[in-house]
Amino acid sequence: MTHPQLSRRDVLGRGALGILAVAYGSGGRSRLWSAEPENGDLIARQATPFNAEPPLAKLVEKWMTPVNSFFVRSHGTVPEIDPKQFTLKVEGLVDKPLTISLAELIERFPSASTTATLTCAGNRRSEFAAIKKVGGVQWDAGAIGNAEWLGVRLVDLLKHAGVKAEARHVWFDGSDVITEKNETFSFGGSIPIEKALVTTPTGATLLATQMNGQALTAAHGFPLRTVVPGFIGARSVKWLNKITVSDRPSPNHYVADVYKLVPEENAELIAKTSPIYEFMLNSAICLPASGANLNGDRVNVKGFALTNGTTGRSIKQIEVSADGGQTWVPAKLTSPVRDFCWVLWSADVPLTPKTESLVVRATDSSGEVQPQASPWNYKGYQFNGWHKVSVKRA
Ligand SMILES: Nc1nc2c(c(=O)[nH]1)N[C@H]1C(S)=C(S)[C@@H](COP(=O)(O)O)O[C@H]1N2
Ligand SMILES: [Mo]
Repeated sequence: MTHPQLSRRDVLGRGALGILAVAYGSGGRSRLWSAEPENGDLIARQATPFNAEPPLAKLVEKWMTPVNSFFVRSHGTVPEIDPKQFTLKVEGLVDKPLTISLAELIERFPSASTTATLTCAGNRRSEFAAIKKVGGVQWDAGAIGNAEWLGVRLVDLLKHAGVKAEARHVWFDGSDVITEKNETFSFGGSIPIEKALVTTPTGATLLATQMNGQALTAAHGFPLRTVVPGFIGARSVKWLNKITVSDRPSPNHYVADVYKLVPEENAELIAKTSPIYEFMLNSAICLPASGANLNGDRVNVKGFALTNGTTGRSIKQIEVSADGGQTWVPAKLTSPVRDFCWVLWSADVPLTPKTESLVVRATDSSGEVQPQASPWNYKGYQFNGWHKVSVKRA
C-alpha cells in the first residue's frame, strides 16, 4: 500500500502515531518523513558538521520552540535513514534481546508524549573566555529549546525485553559517523537504569519519532531519538539504532571521555570522573540583545530559566539587576510551568543613567541560587553564572 497522494499537511493534521505507522509501513522511501533541514532562523557556529543556535530573541517568542529556531548539535554526519529499512536493537542484560522495526515499535507500544527542554552541556561555553577560553563549539546562550516530543516510552520497551536484576545503565547508540584523529565511531549516550525506568508523564525517557507535531527532521534525529527529560542534550541520542542494558555506563567516547567536568586533559582523571547527567540551574536574558541602545528610564527584559534536572525542583524566583547586582527586580513568569522544562519570564526594570549591563539570576524551590561565576572546566560545560548583557544608554 502506498500513499504518495498524502500531503505533509494531510498526515500531520491527523498527527497520530497510527498514521505514521501506516506511512512507515508503506512502499518506498518518502521525502515526507525526512524533512530537509530547515535552518532559516539559526546562526551557524560550525559549518561542518552543522552546529547552530537561534538568535536569543527567537527563544522568548514561544514556550514551545519551533523546529526552525531549535538549536542543532551534531558531532558527525547527518545520516539518511530509510524508515522502512530501519531497525532498533535491544541487547545486553535483558531476558529477550530483540530487533524491532519502526512500524512495529509504534504499533506495539502505547504512544506517549512529553514536553521537555533540551540543552547542550556546552550552552554558554563562549562565556568561559572571560576566565580562560576553552575549545569546542563557541555557543552563546541559544543551545537550548523546549519541544513536545511524541513516541513510545523507553520503560515500556525495556519491560517488554525483560530487564535483568544486574542492570545498572542503559546505553544508546546512534547511526552517525564521526571521524576524529583518524578514528571513526558513532555517537553514544547512556543513562542510569533508574532514569530509564521512570514512568511519570513528565520524567519518562522517550523514544521519540516526532517533535512539535511533525516527524523529526533529519538534523534532529529522524526517524528515532531518545529524549531524556532533565539530562544534558548529549544523553538524548539522535538516529538511535541500538539500546544495550548493562551493569556499567557506556564505553562510548561521548560517555567515557567527553561530557565530564575536569580541570585538564588528563586521561587518568577523566577515567575516574563520572559522566554528566542532569543539566544545571540556569537562566539567561534574551531581550534586549547585547549592545542594545536603551533610552527612557525603564526596559522590558525577557529570558528563560531552567531548574537543574533532578526531580522535584521548580523555579522560585528570577531577578534582574540594572546596577551590576546591587539591587534586583523580580521577574514574572510568562509561560507554563512543567517539570524538566524551561520557564519564560519578563521583568520591567528601572534603568539608571549609569546602567551598563543587565544581569539575571534564578533561585529554585530548594533555595539553590545560580552562582555569580561559573567554575571553569577544561571542556567548557555547564556554564551557569549570572547571565549579563551589556547595554548602552542612548
Ligand atoms: N547520534 C547523535 N546524537 C546526538 C548528538 C550527536 O552528535 N549524534 N549530539 C548530542 C548533543 S551534544 C546534543 S546537545 C543534542 C542536540 O540535539 P538537537 O541537535 O536535536 O538540538 O543531541 C545529542 N544527540
Ligand atoms: Mo550537547
